[in-house]
Amino acid sequence: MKCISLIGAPTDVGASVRGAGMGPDALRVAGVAEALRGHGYDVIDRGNLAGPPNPWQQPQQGLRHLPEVVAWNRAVFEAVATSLALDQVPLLMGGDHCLAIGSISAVARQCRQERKNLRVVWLDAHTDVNTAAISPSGNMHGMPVSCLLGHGPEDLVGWSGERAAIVADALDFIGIRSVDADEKLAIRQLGLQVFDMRHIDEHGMRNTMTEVLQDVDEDTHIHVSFDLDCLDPLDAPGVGTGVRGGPTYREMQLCMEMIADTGRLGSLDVVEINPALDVRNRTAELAVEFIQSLFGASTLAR
Ligand code: B3U
Ligand code: MN
Ligand code: MN
Repeated sequence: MKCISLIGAPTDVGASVRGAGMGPDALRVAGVAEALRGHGYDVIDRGNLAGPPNPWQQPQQGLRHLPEVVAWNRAVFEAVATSLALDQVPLLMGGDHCLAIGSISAVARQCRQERKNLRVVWLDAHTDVNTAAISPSGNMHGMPVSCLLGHGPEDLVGWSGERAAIVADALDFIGIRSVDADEKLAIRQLGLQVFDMRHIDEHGMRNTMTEVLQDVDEDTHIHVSFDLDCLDPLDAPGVGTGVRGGPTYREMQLCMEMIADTGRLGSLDVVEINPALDVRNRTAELAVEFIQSLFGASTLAR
């Protein structure tokens, strides 16, 4: 069993609602390391990365806090790359979702070196495929997917060794229910696979995940980018941009279990937990439950 390394990135520079910077400690307080150790994993907590404070400014040329977003993502990129080089499973504890740029760029680079097929499962209420030109907010946590597909500001693309860290086909969105008008156009132009809530309502989580995971084989590396606002805010109130109508607790458990069953989970982001808006750390505790399932805790075989 691989060792899991916890990497804290305590920042909310990509958001306009403050508080996601407290996410790493909320996960620690909820017992993420102890829970995974309880399932037989070696867990190393690498502590928190350092980066610039949130300058709390208005967007410039459509982007809020670009230099700070670059600095935090650089730190994340290095830490995730180091963990992968040591053959560990990096678990990035955000922080807001802009940090997936650094995390997935490092994963993509490692997969290219090892000739593995990278598959990214993006669990989110939002598609995060805005750009400076179309974002209604300028918040960079709404743009990581564009950056990873090679359509971001120059400072944030190409880190994996290719302009696009991932291709559209390598990415599946699950739980989507809030897409901005111009994002819809981008989704069509880029040919992205979006399993929105309507798809889950009509086909169920089981069929949805069967479709998502159908061509996973032994050379596949699955990266899960888990934005806690994917869940219904009734279950997970501690998020900055909650949208009602998310998957149920049972549906999300099944999603995690089906990913675990592939045995191909190689890296994970857990982002957008906002303890300032939470109720008694409920959202971080919920995240720890789902993380355990993702690492195979609910299989009877274990
Ligand atoms: N699409 C909106 C809202 C949003 C995206 N991601 C989050 N919120 N967390 C935007 O600002 O880009
Ligand atoms: Mn997101
Ligand atoms: Mn989201």
